[in-house]
Amino acid sequence: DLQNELKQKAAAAALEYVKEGEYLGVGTGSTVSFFITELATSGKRVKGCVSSSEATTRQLLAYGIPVCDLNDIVGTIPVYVDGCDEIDGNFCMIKGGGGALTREKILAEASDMYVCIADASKEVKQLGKFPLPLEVIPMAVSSVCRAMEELGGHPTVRDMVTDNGNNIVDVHGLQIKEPTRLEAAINQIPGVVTCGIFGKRGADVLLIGTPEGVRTLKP
Ligand code: DER
Repeated sequence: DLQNELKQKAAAAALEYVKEGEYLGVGTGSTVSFFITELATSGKRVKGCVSSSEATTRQLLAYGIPVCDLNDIVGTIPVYVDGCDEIDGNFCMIKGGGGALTREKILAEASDMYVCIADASKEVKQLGKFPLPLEVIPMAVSSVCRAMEELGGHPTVRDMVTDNGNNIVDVHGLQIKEPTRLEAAINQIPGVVTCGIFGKRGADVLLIGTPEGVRTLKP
């Protein structure tokens, strides 16, 4: 359908940022899945991919693309390609819709350039319409939910376990006026492993698939 076509356009445009013979960080989600297929069929050779989830690893290996561990890499990863659930005018994002936010945030932090690929529906004026995902240590789910209610949110517990064996709490109804401040505050709550606000470390390049082509935006 149209949204998938737009995701595919953005994914194909990300190929030009891939450096041959270098390491590449790869995120999670349907837009990234299109990117992996484009990478595989492009014949571009990377030194190795660092993956953000079991699902991404499976797709990379199925194409015969080498996968390596972040700990095997000395220094930073030149490029990280990933999607988002929402992105605002300052390139702050909400991520975690795919449940891989912890490893995505680790890879984003370890990368020099985060290339975000998305369709136009992800662009928002203010973050928060998409429920904010948090990765939470199982024993702390109730206490984190209470803390989020005190912040005015309406938390729900996702029926899944992450690749790290934790739970995901999705917080509905937050008015996120200052993403980086809220990210820091939520990071303080005991039991929160990762907050799905990517504010301190947002995207560096945004590729938006549109019916007319791909829009490239930089902060
Ligand atoms: O989980 C994430 O943060 C992913 O980037 C994901 O939510 C983006 O989803 P999509 O590419 O399937 O729209």
